[in-house]
Amino acid sequence: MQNRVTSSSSAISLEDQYGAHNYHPLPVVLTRGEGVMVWDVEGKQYYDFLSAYSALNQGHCHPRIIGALIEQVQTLHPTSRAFHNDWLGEYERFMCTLFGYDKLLPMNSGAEAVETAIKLCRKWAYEKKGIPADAAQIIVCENNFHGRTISIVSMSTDPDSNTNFGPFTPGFIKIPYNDIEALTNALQNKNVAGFLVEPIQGEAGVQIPDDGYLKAAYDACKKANVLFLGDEIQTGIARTGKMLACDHENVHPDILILGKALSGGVLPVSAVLANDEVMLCIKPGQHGSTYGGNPLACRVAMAALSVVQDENLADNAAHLGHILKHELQQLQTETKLIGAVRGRGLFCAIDIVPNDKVNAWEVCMKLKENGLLAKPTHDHIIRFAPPLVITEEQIYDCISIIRKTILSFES
Ligand code: IF1
Repeated sequence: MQNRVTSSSSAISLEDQYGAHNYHPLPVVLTRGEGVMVWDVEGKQYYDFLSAYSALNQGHCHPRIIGALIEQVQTLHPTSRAFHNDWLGEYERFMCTLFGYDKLLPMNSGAEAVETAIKLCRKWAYEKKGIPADAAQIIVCENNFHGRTISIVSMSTDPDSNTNFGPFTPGFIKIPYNDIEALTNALQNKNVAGFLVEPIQGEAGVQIPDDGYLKAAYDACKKANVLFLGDEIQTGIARTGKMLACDHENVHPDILILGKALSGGVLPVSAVLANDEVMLCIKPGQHGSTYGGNPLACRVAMAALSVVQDENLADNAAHLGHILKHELQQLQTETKLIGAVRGRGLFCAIDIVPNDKVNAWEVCMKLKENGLLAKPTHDHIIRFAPPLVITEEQIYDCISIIRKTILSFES
């Protein structure tokens, strides 16, 4: 193997020369992670306040998850679904029991799971609801983020996500988020098959809908015989203080979409759950993937979810998220820089007020200098989403870093 990188700058220049430029990362090169901490190539330690976009709810290198991975990877690798393996059925039972569904369809990336949910919804629409062939419509919300495939960016309203990637997949109706009247109106269309929604819009900047929105949306869909598709890829797995963000309103999606922290960030694992009336519309040979349901994914996912349950990560997220939000709201009263604070559980964000002195990127660069890693979204929003294993002592340490950083721009 050619010589390993020995400095952050050399690692960055290697990426710049040989890698696609499809990201603009913060200039930090990580080499190790443990719990809520990460270290760069020069040995500097940081709090991870992004958690790989909520894939690492259980923290970096959790021993139980890594233990399951190592044990399985030395035993049996992906077999493909041409044959059975001795973990898939147990994993499917574990998940269906935990989340309350008849069946699970295993996939790998979040986008694959969203695409699977769209295919399931359409198939149900034609074969059970009786919508005319190729006429099914799925309602989505403006400012959504569901992944980066062509069909998914076909429903996006973000120019960065879809400019010059056309022609787009038809069959999506876009309505404003958090607007029941707009949804009710769109549901008048008899060809609507489903409503795909993030319980909290993550990429849009942790946009939390009004209390009751999800329940009212679910009820409106039921009344119109339309499936409610919950994209919990980022909000799920205890991130918002309950196992699912939909649990805050006791909404049980007809199709539940999971990913990211389903595997604790160890390898790509995603899942679609639904009851038989929907799930059995897909017959053998009509959908799948090479790695979907492989024994490594099954073992890792069961370990990752067992950690969430055994370590009460949802309660921890609720408790520490309350502290984080309260302290950010207090900080907001001490500075003109913070325009808004939003959060549910350990899924928080602040808006940096546009000004001629400092922007969100520069705030994140200063946070990095002070030992905390966070990333802006949509230029002026900074998301704060640490691993849910963070302690109260650590959250107060992070709050002091955020406070020191923000107030350093006051002078
Ligand atoms: C990137 C964003 C977050 C998601 C929801 C599906 C997916 C995602 C609600 C697709 C993925 C990731 C993708 C990653 C950065 C990150 C992200 F900024 F892109 F939007 F978290 F907010 N549904 N989100 O959040 O899952 O296929 O990636 O496994 O593409 O830059 P995936």
